[in-house]
Amino acid sequence: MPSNQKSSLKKHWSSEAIAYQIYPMSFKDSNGDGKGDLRGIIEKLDYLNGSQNSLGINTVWICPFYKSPMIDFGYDVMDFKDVDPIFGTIEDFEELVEGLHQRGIKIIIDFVGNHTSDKHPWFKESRSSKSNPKRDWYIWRDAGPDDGLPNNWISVFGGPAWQFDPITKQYYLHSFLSEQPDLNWHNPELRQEMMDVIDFWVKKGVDGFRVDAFLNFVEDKLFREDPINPFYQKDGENAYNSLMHKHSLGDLAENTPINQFLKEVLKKHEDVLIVCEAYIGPEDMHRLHKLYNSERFTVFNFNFINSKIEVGRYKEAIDKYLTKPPENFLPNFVIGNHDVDRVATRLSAPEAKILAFLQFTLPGMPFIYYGEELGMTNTSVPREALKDMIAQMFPGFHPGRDPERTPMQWDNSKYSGFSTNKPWLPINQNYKNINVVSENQEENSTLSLYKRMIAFRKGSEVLTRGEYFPRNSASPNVISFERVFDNKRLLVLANMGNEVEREILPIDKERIDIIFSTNYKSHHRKSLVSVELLPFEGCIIEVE
Ligand code: TEU
Repeated sequence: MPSNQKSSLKKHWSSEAIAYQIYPMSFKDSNGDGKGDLRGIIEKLDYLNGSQNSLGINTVWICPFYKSPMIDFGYDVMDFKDVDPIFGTIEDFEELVEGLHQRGIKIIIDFVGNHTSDKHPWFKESRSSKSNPKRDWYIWRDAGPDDGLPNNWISVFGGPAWQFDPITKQYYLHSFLSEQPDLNWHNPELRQEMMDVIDFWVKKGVDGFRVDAFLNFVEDKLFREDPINPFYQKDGENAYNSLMHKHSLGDLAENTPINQFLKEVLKKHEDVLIVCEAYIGPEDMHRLHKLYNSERFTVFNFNFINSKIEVGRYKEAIDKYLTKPPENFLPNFVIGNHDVDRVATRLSAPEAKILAFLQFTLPGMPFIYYGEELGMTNTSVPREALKDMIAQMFPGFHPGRDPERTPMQWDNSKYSGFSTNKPWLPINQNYKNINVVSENQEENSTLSLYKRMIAFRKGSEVLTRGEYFPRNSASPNVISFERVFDNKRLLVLANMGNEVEREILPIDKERIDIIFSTNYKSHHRKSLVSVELLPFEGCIIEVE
């Protein structure tokens, strides 16, 4: 059995980080306009950490709060260095950072550098004439031969990725909405300006950046056509999937301008963490990690963001990701975000909890999407109340992302304690039971379980720093592994199924100590050398 694994020692704060994603429009409204804001987050700091009843997280990622026309709810930025009046002021942001840091919470913000809003002054200049100095900051092409489009590239949200602009009679590229023109990262002046943006926020105390749409930053310089995807099923699939994005997405391991830029950010700002958003598999994640070779760099691990639990596939994904890791590897596990159905809706409530248990017992940063800790589910939003453009672009096919973005459920008062006025999106009808106040009072609630899991992880060097060793288990429904640090060994068992499972433990001891269980009634029990796991129960056993 491996002894002290010094290689797993990590000193940067990210090695102990437990991150919480806040979608600011939906977290807490402080001024009664029905939309969340920065002062709202300030009001709720004690909920996050630093007081007796806190959740206990130590890192937040706050989604965009920059000046924006809000076509993509903040992912269409008009000014990278200012706060949108909906969310407050730059002074509010400074106060927020101070409050977070006082409570030992690091702050990660979005770096939305692939595109701007079409209302951004840079784009206004760029589109004004072919000779404008900012023309090359965006991607402009002449019309192509047949339908006029420069090539066959498709935008992530469906439809051509090119928009004709009558002013100069050329097309501009937009990987997302046509209101989100792509920036040209080959342009050195643009990169310089973006470095200023990073410096600006680091100066304000920001500890890390989540790089939005990382793979979209750099396209093929020759603008070659994307090949057809032979597996595409026309009905019920986004047209984006009809092509393989060989040329419209950047090459992962290449020394592209964005990779050079991010490496420079890491070098310049010695404590800053970078988290890249890219939907890729374990091998590709490793390639990227190797390229950066830094414990301050990670790529979101979205391998748990699936429609249903397939234990075999999960085991494989975990093992591929964690065994033979690249040097200075900082892993992470994500089970939900503002772009996908909430985990308790995608799966069932007990499945969501056992997945969270894995997040807190595996190595790497867990990311909690606000409300996940309550078991919040998707909200069905009536057609007339839908806000997300995707829902409007694919009526009847894609419900958009509003259902997973509805307001945080704080208590059982009108508007769930989120606002004093009608919120921008409807509150889920289950808020009378699923809310912070009620769940704080129940030992058996999802919130109480999250608090126990977070506290346990924070108190366990083995879980935060230990090596990972996969283990075979008798049942195909049980995921099992060991964590080892400094001659201490923990065995983790997670029953991913809805039947009782018996695990016989290959341990030379008469009795073993179960030091944690997701089952609130039995979180500390002694047992013989076999363990009975209840449906969807996860437990941690002290081996040495
Ligand atoms: O998302 C990028 C991305 O890949 C997503 O578009 C995803 O495929 C899509 O939302 C399907 O549900 C980032 C942000 O997370 C997203 O909210 C933004 O809309 C997008 O970039 C554009 O900035």
